[in-house]
Amino acid sequence: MHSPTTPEPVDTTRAGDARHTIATSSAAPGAIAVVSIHAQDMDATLEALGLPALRVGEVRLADLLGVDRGLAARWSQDRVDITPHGGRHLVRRLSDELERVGLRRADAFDPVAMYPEASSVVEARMLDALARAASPRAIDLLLDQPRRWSGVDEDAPDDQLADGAALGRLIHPPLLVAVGAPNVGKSTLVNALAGRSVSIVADEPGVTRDSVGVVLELDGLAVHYLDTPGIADAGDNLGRDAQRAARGALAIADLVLVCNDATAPAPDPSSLPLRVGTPVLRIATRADLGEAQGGHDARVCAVRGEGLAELAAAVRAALVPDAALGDPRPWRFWAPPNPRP
Ligand SMILES: Nc1nc2c(ncn2[C@@H]2O[C@H](COP(=O)(O)OP(=O)(O)OP(=O)(O)O)[C@@H](O)[C@H]2O)c(=O)[nH]1
Ligand SMILES: [Mg+2]
Repeated sequence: MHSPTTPEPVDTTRAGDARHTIATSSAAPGAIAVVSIHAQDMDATLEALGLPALRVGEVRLADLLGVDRGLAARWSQDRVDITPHGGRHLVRRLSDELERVGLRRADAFDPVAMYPEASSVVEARMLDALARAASPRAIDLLLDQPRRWSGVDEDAPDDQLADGAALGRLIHPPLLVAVGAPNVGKSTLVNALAGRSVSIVADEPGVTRDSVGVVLELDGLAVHYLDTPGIADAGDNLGRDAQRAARGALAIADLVLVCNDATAPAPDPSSLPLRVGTPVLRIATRADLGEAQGGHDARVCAVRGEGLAELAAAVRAALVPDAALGDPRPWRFWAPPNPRP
């Protein structure tokens, strides 16, 4: 246990409507929980919480209000996720501490009071989910839910419903982490997928020094995408904090892209610190530089924009399979997202 800090209550006139939500399920806690902080004036809020100043896209290891240590990732101007260990008591302590310093917990919500125009509870929940859903692919599915639930018991067992763990990713963006040796084109790839320069690129190894996070839409699915510093085989001179942060992100990733040059044999992900069952796609980069060795799951040439649509489709299918999207049964879309075991 490290020394607790006691941040002063946040000045809400500066921090605006600062609040927090617990993004992982408390019914089935995993090893890591995700707590989201929402604030108009995020810089002031981070300072008041004793968290490091984060630019949009920045990820750091941080002391979490003296309660724990974990990652802090700024996904947008007004949202930062922090990832304490997932024990129920610890998450409760962190949530209480956030309340104490003025960030009310905002996920207790009565959909019927919020949407009095709705003609049923499911429809009220649907309107709320539509307002929060991150992915375009969620829209038609959500609009169809009141029809699908009519005559179905709300407490129907999971095996009679569509795959909520997969479909829930349409509402709460999953975490995708891209790793690989230095200088294979990882940052060029994220820039090509984003259609803009989010990560620095240069023709020398070790260019990316800290993980860079960005929200991307891939084949209609919004994801949190993390471009990490290259992992060298030997003599890795990366900062220890940058390495720890990248490893921390790998341990909670929903999908990992392991990248290497198309001319090399497909990489072996078995030595990566992933939790059991994490899906991996092996990506062949810089496919224009020579004959492919084969064995990869997807090939891209980011500088020419080749293979990007196929990669996006493969990512979407790995996270939200066609079978889940095409399942005609109801989806318990109001359930909290799956814990990260
Ligand atoms: N020919 C070719 N060059 C590429 C391609 N993608 C990236 N490159 C070049 O490869 C070099 C390294 O690219 P980066 O994107 O910085 O590689 P990285 O994997 O992020 O490197 P680190 O951050 O050091 O780990 C740069 O000179 C890029 O222009 C590609 O598809 N084809
Ligand atoms: Mg890079």
